[in-house]
Amino acid sequence: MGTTVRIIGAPMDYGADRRGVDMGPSAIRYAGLSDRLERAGVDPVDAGDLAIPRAEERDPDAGGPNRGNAKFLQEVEDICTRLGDQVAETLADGEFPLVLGGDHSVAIGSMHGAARDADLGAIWFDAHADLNTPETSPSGNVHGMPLAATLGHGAFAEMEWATAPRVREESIAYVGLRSIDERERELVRDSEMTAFTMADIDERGMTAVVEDALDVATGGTDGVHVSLDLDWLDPKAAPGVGTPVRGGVTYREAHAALETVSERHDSEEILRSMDVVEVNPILDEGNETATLGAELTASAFGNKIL
Ligand code: EXY
Ligand code: MN
Ligand code: MN
Ligand code: MN
Repeated sequence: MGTTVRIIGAPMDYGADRRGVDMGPSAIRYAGLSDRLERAGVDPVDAGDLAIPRAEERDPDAGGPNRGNAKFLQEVEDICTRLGDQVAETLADGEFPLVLGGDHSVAIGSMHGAARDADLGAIWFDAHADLNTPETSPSGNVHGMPLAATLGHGAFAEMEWATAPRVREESIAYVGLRSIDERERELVRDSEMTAFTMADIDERGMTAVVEDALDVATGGTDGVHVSLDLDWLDPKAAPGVGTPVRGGVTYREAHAALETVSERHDSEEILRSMDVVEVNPILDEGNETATLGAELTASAFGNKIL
């Protein structure tokens, strides 16, 4: 029996400054996600979108000042709790959860659900480290914090959504890192996480780097979460993101990366969950970034040329 991929839309933009990322799920669907997944040999079913109130109707400071510098933290927590339940339910039903963001804070929910009954490794395809906490964040935007939340750093230690110990530092690999705050740099250096920067990709090539990242994320875990932040790509290939960083991954390198994931999955069934985040249709050109998100997701499931 083939894999059923349950598409869960999380049109949330509380975690980012730039409005528009809440339209990501529609844009990725419109870019032919389901057809592309079918061609990749899996069966997509669309569970629709989580109901998420517009940011204008909510209080960014809800939860109180003791929660530090993290805008809409209460809202993000509520939604990620609901999302985590849906992801866990999807896995319990024997289906594969594919979460469409939304800003990157949705990954807190995806991982919260995917790690509920399993030790989870993660590959973080991103320009950024996403390791800030409400105490260290320069922006107050929760989309710069999802890994810190998952690991239970700082103020996140008291929150229900910390997924540690089922997601451990030594099972997390960054691929394509190139924009990091000073505090995050220290944390990554002192942690047991593995970081492959753009320089590693330049030097060794994408396929070799992703093979190593897969070894990290599969070692001692029950499965891998792939978090695909579209700002991982160079802004020339993916202009529709809120926090673009020059010097990113090319179109072809990105496909090679996800194809490498798919090959490992073919032989070892390593994939457990995935999210595709940070697509902002307002900033995009001709739905190019959303299309790339859909294409790369299909590549992760084995969209082979022959
Ligand atoms: N490190 C910066 C911050 O925390 O504000 C920028 C984070 C951007 C996060 C994007 C989604 O990956
Ligand atoms: Mn990110
Ligand atoms: Mn990013
Ligand atoms: Mn928990």
